[in-house]
Amino acid sequence: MCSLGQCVFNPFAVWRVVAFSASILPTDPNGLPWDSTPAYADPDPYVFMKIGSATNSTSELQDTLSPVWNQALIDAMASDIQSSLYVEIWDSDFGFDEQIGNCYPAISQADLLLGMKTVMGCGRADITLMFYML
Ligand SMILES: [Ca+2]
Ligand SMILES: [Ca+2]
Repeated sequence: MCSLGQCVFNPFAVWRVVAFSASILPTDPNGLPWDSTPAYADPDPYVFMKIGSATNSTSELQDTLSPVWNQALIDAMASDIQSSLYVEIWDSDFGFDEQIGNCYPAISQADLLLGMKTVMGCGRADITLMFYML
């Protein structure tokens, strides 16, 4: 927030964290397609997010390496987003889902103020998050 010409980042301000999109590698860590049926080989991805004790997940999209969820998942204080944001990306399967990646993204004040961060190499995916101050 800014006053008298000075801007101070407020670590207690609440921000909304949005799982926006991802770019997923075409194969799993063994070099195999995500799903065994050739016509549906691409993953059916969703995102699980955790900040402190708050958790939430996106809906799952079907057969895509470039999902766009654009789903708001968690509202949290800036300081908590910076210290404890955790992300998992999963391929929804019959039976056990298959993890595409998991990571603790490093989110800077500049990322929050920009409103967007693409996290490179969260496992087998790059994931783009968006941030809105409430
Ligand atoms: Ca699979
Ligand atoms: Ca599939």
